[in-house]
Amino acid sequence: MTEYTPKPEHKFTFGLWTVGNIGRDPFGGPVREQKTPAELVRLLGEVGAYGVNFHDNDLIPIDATAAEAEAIKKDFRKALADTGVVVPMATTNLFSDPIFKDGAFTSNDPKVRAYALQKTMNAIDLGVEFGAKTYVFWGGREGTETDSSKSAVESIKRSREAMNFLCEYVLDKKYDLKLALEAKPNEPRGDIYNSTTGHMLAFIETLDHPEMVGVNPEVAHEHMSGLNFMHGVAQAWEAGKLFHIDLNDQYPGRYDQDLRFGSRDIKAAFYLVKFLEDVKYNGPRHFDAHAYRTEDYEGVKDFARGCIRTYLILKEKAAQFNADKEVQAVLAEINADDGSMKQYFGKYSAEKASALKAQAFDRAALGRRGLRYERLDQVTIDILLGSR
Ligand code: GLT
Ligand code: MN
Ligand code: MN
Repeated sequence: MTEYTPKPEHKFTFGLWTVGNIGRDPFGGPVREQKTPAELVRLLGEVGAYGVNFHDNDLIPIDATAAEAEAIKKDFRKALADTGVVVPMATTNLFSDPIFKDGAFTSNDPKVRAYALQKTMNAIDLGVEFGAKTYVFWGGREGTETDSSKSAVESIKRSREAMNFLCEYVLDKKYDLKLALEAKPNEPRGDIYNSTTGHMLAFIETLDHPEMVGVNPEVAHEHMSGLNFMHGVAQAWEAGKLFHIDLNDQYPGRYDQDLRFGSRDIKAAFYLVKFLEDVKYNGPRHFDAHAYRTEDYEGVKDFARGCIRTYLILKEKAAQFNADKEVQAVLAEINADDGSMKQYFGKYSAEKASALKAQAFDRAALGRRGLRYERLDQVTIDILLGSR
């Protein structure tokens, strides 16, 4: 029986805000006491996590004095050294403070936009100080409730200007840092700009330094819109833009649930893990989720261990799927190729086009062919349910 023990090479990470979530929701206050960043690092060490990520204000409260900031950093650094937990990613909180109620980089107020840039530069410095190699941008407040309030075109232009400025800042400081944009369709705003990973991929190509910027897709955020998450991840991967990933789970059409990874849609989680493992994605596997509000800190550890365990089980299932003789046979049959069409593919030429136009096809026979996907899917289900 496999142990499902996390190893450093799996790169399982958690944000301070995930295991540090105190269970506040719109209808009720905290149910768990606040732990310090250092305490949370120790908790992560206990469950076998490789890394910890943070927003500037998860680590240093927004109004902390310089002396308080130094004391917190010292404790945090010690906890990292004691546990061996590393900091692969950092990000900025551009959504909690009232100043950001109408957005940060897309605010109509130039003072708010300038403050957002200042706060982000400081937060980048803080992340780099702790070794972060990826910097995430989640524009939770970059949107509207009423489109009478802001220009959607101007907002995209403002977002571009901010990203261009911050790329130059990273270059100017000679930081070894990649930027990763995280999309979400709504919540906390009624609607958020650049609402899916696909929107982000298109936006990135319009930047001055597209090579520095990729995406950080999150399961829940794409599932909220009813999208196939793995397809978005695959598109990002194929474009060389999968810089980071946020793993959790989510029922479509609901508020952002941030459920334990794989706890809702096992099949979608399976295809995702299989994809990441098949292509040998070697970035962090960041669990951006939190424990149910019913839990104490023992339950938070159950939650964190559960995310890791489910990933490793699914990784094992993916290897089983790939090695399955019947799966291989069906896939070979589906992908059979006698080479006769090769002449028509690839680069266009006028000769190819006229030869292809003259080619006869047995359309009825091709349309009659059964593809055995029912069987293939049932084998997948059997593997997932452990009966194979
Ligand atoms: C927030 C959000 C996440 C983002 C985090 C990074 S913060 O919890 O719901 O999806 O990844 O800003
Ligand atoms: Mn996220
Ligand atoms: Mn989320």
